[in-house]
Amino acid sequence: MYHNVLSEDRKWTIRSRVISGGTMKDFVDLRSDTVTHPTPDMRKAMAEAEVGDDVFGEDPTVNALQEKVANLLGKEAALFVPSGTMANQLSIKSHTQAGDEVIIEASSHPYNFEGGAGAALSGVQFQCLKGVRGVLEPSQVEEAIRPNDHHFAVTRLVCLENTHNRGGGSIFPLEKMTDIYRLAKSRGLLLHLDGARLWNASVATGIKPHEYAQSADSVSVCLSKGLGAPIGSLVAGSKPFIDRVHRFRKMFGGGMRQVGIVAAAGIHALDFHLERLAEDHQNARRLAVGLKELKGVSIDPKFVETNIVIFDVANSGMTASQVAEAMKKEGVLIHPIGKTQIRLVTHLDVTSEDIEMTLKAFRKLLKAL
Ligand code: TLP
Repeated sequence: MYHNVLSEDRKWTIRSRVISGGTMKDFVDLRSDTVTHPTPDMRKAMAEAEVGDDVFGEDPTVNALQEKVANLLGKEAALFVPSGTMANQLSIKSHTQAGDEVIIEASSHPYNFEGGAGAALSGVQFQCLKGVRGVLEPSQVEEAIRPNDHHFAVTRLVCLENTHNRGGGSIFPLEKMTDIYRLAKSRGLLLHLDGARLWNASVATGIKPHEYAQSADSVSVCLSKGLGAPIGSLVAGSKPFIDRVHRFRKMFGGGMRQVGIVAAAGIHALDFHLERLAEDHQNARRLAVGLKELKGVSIDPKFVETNIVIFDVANSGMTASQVAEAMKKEGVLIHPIGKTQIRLVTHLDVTSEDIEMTLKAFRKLLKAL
């Protein structure tokens, strides 16, 4: 059960306060679901958290969170890490050795938005396959597996992303994931799932996180996106795998001390903010349907499956950056992700009134058809 976080928080602050024209202003912030503020109840849970030194494994709140997430994902163990990027990169590092090849979708997060870490920290090369809104076909993966020949890199790992960020929050269908996992197993490969927003996929489909996780050797999940915690991600997998991840977390400097104070926010988020993701999905759909009515906007609302809305403004005569600048003047922050592409993300701090206000601002700018 979730309580109505939004109406409680309204009395407090849920706006992003950023500098605009030299002064601090409040905005409806649709740039990402990473911008959420911890709620008063979450802050209380953090303040009251029992803590210990987690590098010694002695933080009871971290241990409780790890156990909770391992159970949710149906895995033997889970490890708390500072970020989704570290969760993915520790997984890649733990599954591979330098010179190995990782099959991954071309617009995926680990390949595009993690600072080249796969090459720098694990010495792997990526073979990128073009998916449809981030979703790969099992046959594509099969064709990409290198033959056992000394000329080639050793194909070791397949990485999938669910939901897929640049795919527009698209859901990787469970059957396809299962087919790819079966293929990976039959060819001796490992599979890592970037599940930063697996919670969104689960709430949208009713498929439990552990059902998705069954088709992966390792899963990374984030607490600091739709779930609204300020910090934190976890990697889940078998005990020997997590032991390896733990060693590399130390090596990468990701071991934290009395971090139960942060883990408590994650536990609170899982207890109270999971089911409400459905509201974010509804708000995203409303945005997509409203945007479709506007001149110069290209979007198909049927592809908006969760909390991410990606659309094109090529026919508006404006660039994405110009649209973003104009929307900022109207009190709305949005994220240009290409010359004419814009991404909007709904989250805990965005109400249905904010969506109507955003659409009104877009209408003013782009004029209805
Ligand atoms: N994504 C962020 C940006 O980095 C683009 C965002 O605003 O969406 N996997 C996926 C699928 C992600 O979307 C992200 C963050 C991460 C991993 C990395 O998480 P963090 O930011 O915690 O390192």
